[in-house]
Amino acid sequence: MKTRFIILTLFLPILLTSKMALSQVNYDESKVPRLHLPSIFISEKGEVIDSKKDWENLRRPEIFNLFESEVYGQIPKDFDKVSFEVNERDDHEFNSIAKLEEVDIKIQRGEGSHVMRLNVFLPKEAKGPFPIILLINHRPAAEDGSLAEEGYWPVAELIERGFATASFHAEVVAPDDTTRYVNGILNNLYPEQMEQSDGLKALGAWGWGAIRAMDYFEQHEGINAEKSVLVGHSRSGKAALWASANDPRWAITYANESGCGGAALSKRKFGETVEIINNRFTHWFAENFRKYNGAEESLPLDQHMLPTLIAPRAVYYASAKADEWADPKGEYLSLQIGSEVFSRIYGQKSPFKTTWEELNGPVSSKTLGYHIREGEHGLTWEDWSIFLDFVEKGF
Ligand code: GTR
Repeated sequence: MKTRFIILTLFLPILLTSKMALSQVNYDESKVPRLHLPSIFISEKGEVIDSKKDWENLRRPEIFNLFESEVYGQIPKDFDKVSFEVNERDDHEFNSIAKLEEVDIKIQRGEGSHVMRLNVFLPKEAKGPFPIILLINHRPAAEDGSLAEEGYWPVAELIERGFATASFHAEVVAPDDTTRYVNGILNNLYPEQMEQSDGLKALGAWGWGAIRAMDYFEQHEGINAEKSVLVGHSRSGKAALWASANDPRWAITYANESGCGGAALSKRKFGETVEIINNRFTHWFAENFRKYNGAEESLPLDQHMLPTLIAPRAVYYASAKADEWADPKGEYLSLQIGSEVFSRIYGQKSPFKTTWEELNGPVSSKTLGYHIREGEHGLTWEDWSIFLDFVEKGF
């Protein structure tokens, strides 16, 4: 009886807050607060930013610092040594069309070291160097041991279209778990980050993994790292965006249904909110992000500023109609508004002329694109096929 009482008093507040937060989830457009988005083009000192020089030297660093300190936390750049141990295998399901390289990327920093596994498939038929598509994968491997379910990572189709493609599992850098997430690069390489309110967390760690994969691609003769594509779905989409904001080597970044803390505008409070995501996934974002639980209006930034950190490199978003939790309209709006840096600063054409309500099919230019498809949350073959048309147009 006594233990039950203690357990109840311990867990009741958590149960109540998560229940309360969930019951407040808004899916009604008429209840979305009037948007007051911080301006992309006014610096913290109030200067109007209209040149490439002021954008790159002044405003972009300001926005980057805000995301780093208030949302995602740092992705540490320093280490002493990176090395690659490559094991070529021919006992895999795509052996007739692709070579598989199992790569152990070893990173050393001071006394610490960490190894992450990356799987790379290269077309057998043609001669490289091949453009490369990297997928950050947070999903468990399929039960039959195959590397990923069909559609989610369509290795055969990618190879047949002339791409090399690679993937690593989130688990190999930071387990996707509220307590175990430290059992990866945090414990092994960057323990001091755990004490900082803007320290590295799991999303940043997965981004760091993508950056290390790029280190491998860059020195690989069979890979054309200048034609590189970083892809992430949902939580991995959030990580992909932050990775690309940190590492300018990615030519194209694709966030599929990345929702709250990814593509979607937080201040709309539609579907998943900052409070819900921070309470449920305490290991994803910097500690500082919690200041905005239930207080999105006080955020000094919003997600429309995230693609501006990637400009002028290409950015692509996709949503699914039934995935209201991820706020499809908020995902489109943020890229539409963020695209102003691509057009005003870099002179690129924005393809986002219509409102979200008026969209009737994928829209894209050479460097910006968006589609929304029927159906539920997921990375499907349909998503890939629309996206690949965009990639081929860009390359
Ligand atoms: C959900 C989470 C989302 C999204 C999704 C996913 O539970 O609330 O932010 O990231 O998981 O990764 O599939």
